[in-house]
Amino acid sequence: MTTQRFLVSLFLILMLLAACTGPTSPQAPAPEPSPAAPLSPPVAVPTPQPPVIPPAKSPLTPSLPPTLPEQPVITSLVKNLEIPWALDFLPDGSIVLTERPGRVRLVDREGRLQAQPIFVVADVAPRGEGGLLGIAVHPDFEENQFIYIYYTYQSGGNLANKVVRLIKQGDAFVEDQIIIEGIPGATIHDGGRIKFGPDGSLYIGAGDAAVPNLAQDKDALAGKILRLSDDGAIPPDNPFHGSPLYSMGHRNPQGLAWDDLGRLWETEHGSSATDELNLIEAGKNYGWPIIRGDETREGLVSPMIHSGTATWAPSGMAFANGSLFFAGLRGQSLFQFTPDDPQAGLRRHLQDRFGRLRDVVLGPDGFLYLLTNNRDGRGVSSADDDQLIRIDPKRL
Ligand SMILES: [Ca+2]
Repeated sequence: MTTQRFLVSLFLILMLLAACTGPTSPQAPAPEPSPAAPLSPPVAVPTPQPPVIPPAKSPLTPSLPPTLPEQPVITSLVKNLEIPWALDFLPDGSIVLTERPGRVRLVDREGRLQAQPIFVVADVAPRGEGGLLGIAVHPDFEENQFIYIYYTYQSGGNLANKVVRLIKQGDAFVEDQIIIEGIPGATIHDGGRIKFGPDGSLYIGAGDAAVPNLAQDKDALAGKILRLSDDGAIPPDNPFHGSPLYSMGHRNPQGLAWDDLGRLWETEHGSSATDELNLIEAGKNYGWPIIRGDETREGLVSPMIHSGTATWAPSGMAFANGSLFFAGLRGQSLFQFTPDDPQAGLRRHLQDRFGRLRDVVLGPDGFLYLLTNNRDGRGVSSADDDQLIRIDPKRL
């Protein structure tokens, strides 16, 4: 196309020159000059006078090279958060995150924390380990504008936990609907992770609320992974008919992630060590408080791996590039386990670099986004804490 245009204009120019220089033969096909030289655009040809003018785009070219600088392996994106607990991504690439005292915050696509919270939980009870914990963006957020939060509240004389659906209104969110309430709560073992699974159901990690036997009670919501529809209804294919229970026998589950085969993995705090990584199947019993560590018993599922005498204190978990990554609180590390290569064992990253880690989520850009948890009195906080950190899992 361009060559054709060039030839056409060249022909016209030659005709013009021929007309100026005098009479020549009507057919003036000058064959040689055409495709020879490494030419500049045809516009440059007809004007003989100022050949000095540089091409228009030249001053800009050095600042717009085709190679963008590579992102650093580790970046602290946001500082001075107050005990953040969970994060998720909106479809536009911005981040919503919870702070345990009861605020939902927004970090825009450029990594800037918006000064005003987008939602403040009025009835939150941030006591001990409780407070505003999990957050999950509805998979169809663009259509329905729903996000879900999990938090501890005061219920009569007791603490309890509930999941509430929020809906966007202007630049902020308002409460839309209670999805489930009355999940037993306490100052410890409140669980709190919520995530939408690949099946579109909402999965909820509920702790034993410091009453171990509740984890074995099919009528109690404590010590379970729960599964609900996005409106709080009980899915008809739940393993215990008419019950929100998906699996039982959990002590304090805080990490949920699905691998590329659609399998659900869970991290769980053990009692004085024996922290667990479990492969979760519908209707199974994971043993708390009957078995722990390497112990086995018929009808109970032992963990895929556990921490033995060490402590991970595992919380949020993500699946990326074939590996599970989970955040360690007391372990103060990001742990990596590859289900297809269990012989590689558990790898440890960022050890003691950022203190206690609470959550890790895979971003739409392939980076992992982590939250620190150093300002709740259990860790040593720096002037920057708490932080949202972005890391490249391929270059750890
Ligand atoms: Ca167990």
